[in-house]
Amino acid sequence: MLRYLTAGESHGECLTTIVDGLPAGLAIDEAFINAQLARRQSGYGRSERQQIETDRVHFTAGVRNGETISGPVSFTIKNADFSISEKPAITRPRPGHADLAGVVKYDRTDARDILERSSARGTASQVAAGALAQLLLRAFGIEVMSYVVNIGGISADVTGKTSGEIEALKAESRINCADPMMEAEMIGVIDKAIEQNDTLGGIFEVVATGLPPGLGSYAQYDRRLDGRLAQAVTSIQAIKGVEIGDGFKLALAPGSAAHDEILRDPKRKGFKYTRTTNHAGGLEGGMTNGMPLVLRAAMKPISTLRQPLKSVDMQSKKPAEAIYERSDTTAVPAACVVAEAAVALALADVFLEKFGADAMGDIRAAYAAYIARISAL
Ligand code: EPS
Repeated sequence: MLRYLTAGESHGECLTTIVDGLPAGLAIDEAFINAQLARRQSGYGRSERQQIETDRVHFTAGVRNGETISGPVSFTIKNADFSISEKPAITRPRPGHADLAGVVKYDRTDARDILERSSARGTASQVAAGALAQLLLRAFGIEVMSYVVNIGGISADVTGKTSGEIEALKAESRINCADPMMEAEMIGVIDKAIEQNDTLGGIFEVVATGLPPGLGSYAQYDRRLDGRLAQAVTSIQAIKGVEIGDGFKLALAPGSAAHDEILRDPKRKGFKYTRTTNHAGGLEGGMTNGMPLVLRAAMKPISTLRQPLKSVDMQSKKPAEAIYERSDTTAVPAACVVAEAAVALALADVFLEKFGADAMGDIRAAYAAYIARISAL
């Protein structure tokens, strides 16, 4: 239903995005989209590149008088650091980056041709596309949020905190973290990594609330929402692992402790069936089950290191140090925001599959009819 294509290089003129499949009549809140772009640029431990850029979306099609009108939506985001043709050639690939496999695959001698497109700069497009999906979901009371739970081995604890409390704590945070005490320690390890010319990875969580049960399907492998979410999140640069709900911990627990027992609460508004636990992270059989969706992802440390790792100069074929120009020390707080967008796009896709995708009014009617039916169960 909902798909998007992006084009653009890290130091090219601009990033270009086409989002196809949004219903007509969706109100476009440009301030929200730009705020999401600013969140992606923020976070302690990022490089000077983020001081050069002020990402803003510029709509070029599909939007009129502040709402979608039926055609594909397209937009650009300008690169202030537009310097692609002046950049020197790169022949010493970085371990952990796309450089080596990219020059081999595409028959290039300059790894610049690879890194310009493989760079996480492209995630700006994804965040703006995801913000459009978030606007659609919000119209139906579905919110997608994210927060950091680990940087460089230091863990935060958000157990027992409501999503409102998490949002309030995050608003004060420099690293998208909802545990002020552990945030101070995380900033400490980031400072140490800066001093030691190193980089850090981490873990973050994405949570979606307000989801009706029955989004996604078990009927075909490519309609299963867990698979679609895993694809969406693992395709983000530097993400090496995803788990849904208790994920890997579930493999170690007996069945009696691993599943979420079903109860019916007649006083509940809407769908009356609920659970006391959420080990499944809101997904069963490839579908939402009415509980919040909880997903966790692991990000490896940024692979551009100020103290370069060993590599080979592909021109001389001799051992050499990998290229270093500029790099984030950590981008885990930013990756959170990108994953939020990726999850929102996957959720908006299954939402439109279930309730129709042409016009907001028709979708509202279909959604209301579904909620009325399942509320009586
Ligand atoms: C990024 C822009 C890039 C990098 C970083 C993320 O800018 P530049 O290459 O000019 O320094 O800071 O890219 C990567 C992490 C990567 O792996 O390529 C951004 O806007 O997020």
